[in-house]
Amino acid sequence: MKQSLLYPCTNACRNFISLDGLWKMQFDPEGTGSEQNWQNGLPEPFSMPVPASFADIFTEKEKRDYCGDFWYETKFYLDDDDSRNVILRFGSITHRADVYVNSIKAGYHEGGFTPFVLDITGLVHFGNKNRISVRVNNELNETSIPCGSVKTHIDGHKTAAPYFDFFNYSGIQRSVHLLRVPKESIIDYDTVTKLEGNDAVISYHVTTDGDHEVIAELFDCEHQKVASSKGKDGELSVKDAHLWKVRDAYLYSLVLQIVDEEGNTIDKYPAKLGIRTIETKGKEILLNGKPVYLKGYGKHEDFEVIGRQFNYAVAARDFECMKWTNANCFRTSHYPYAEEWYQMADEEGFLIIDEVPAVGMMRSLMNFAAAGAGGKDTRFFMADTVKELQNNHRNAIEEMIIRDKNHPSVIAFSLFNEPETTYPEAHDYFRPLFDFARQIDPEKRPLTGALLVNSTPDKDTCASLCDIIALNRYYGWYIAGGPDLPEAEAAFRKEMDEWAKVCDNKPLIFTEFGADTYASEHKLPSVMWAQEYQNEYYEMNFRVMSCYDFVQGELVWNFADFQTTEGIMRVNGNKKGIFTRNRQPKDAAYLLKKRWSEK
Ligand code: BDP
Repeated sequence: MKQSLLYPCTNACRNFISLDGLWKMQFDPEGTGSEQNWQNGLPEPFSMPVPASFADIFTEKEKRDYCGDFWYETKFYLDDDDSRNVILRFGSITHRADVYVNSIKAGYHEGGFTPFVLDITGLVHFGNKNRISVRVNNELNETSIPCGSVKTHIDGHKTAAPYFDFFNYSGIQRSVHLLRVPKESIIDYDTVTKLEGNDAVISYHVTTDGDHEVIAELFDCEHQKVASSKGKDGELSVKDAHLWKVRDAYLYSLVLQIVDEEGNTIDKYPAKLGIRTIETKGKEILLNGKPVYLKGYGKHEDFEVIGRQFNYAVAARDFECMKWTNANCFRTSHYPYAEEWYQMADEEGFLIIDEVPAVGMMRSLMNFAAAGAGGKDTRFFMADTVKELQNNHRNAIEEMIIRDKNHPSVIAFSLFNEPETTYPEAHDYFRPLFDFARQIDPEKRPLTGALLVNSTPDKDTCASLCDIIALNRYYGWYIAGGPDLPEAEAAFRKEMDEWAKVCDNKPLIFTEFGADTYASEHKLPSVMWAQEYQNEYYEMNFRVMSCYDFVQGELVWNFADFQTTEGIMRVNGNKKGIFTRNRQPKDAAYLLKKRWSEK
């Protein structure tokens, strides 16, 4: 069967068991686990929760910062029903994994933020116990997405040297499912909505791995059938369609079935569907044909102890905090998040800019400071590694779009964060990736990418690829902070005047702007790092932005304080949060709440 990234579900045709729980784990610093056949059983394992980022569970520094190969192992019992295929699904393993089932290699996956599935029907013992072993590697290099390198220390141990500003959390960070799906099954589907007055026409396409007939049915919230159609391709016409709107979500249920000649159901997949359109026109972003201004945050999947693991309570708190500040949007900086985030955003009517993990595309261990604010470029896109990097980047885009394309919340895809874009090779690198994303997204959503400080209109080569121009800017922080705030404002206005010449027919949004702020610091008059300064910083930035009509959105950096690698630029992490790491508001949260209630 072909690979299917559909989210697991249970009904009369298909089901799953969760393999989440306490697994066994062992570090393999010498990289000799395979030679020693660790796939037959780990010699000296310890217990490790799955899913979780392993780092913050440990009390020893070498373990928290471990970089290299490491192994996981679990056992599960499988009943003797062999009428359906057995599919092993990992929500994500960071950054790459070799998977063995009962000692036999089942597959490999590169890329730490998207799911992958392996058909293990031929490898399992029905009516018996089975073992899954996984060799994981969390090293960064210049062909991996995200980019970085590895530092080997004087005593031989290795640590990650990311070219980006967040901790290199890794491991089996998302849920593991064992799916049972029919021999002939639904692999994927997509829909595209057209609005005609009060009505909607939804064209759909369903991929299966067989030849039987497909039926598509659409139900409203009261479980009333509002449309149906036969065929793998078809149209669903909805009279007086209830639209999915910002912070006012309405979700229909789309039920897809494969049926045999007698009308018996072979496979069934139920999904949520929001009827909405998204496009850019002139300087505006249009949702259902009406302009929408993006208000919200760049985020991270990041929390105490669990690292990047998804947790419903933390996510629910995040949505509550975002709603409390009257936000309507967030960017999944700097990688696709767990699928549950998108399901919750669909329900909440939140808009998502979905970002591929293309971050750290410049050769620097302090990209946010050394290369970023310094404005030097490192000729990153001229290296020999670029072909392989581009290939991994393309795969990451493909997996993100396949996985996320059916969420009404996803209004744009971001294909990069702060690469060097100041020379033609960068454009040559990105152009085919933008073409590819445009080709594979059935909805042809707007594409964007977050531009670094030195990607100014006179030097940048990639804004022309974007439907929405997106800027990360730190006037008043990395550039002219504290007493120099008036200079920052002048420089910011000067740059915006230049963008005004380019943006006569394109919307521009801010994907990052922010100031590190220590939650316990207050100072009158203000100093940098104190809460008073964070407010003054934002007031200045908003003053400038409101002068330019092509500015169509403001996503502040960051929703909450988050963990980074150690260094003199970071106080146990990045403190640009509007909320603390445990989700309590800093003063700036009240400023945003007021501003966004009026915008
Ligand atoms: C930008 C990066 C982001 C950093 C931020 C910062 O896109 O990942 O965390 O700056 O310095 O360069 O806070």
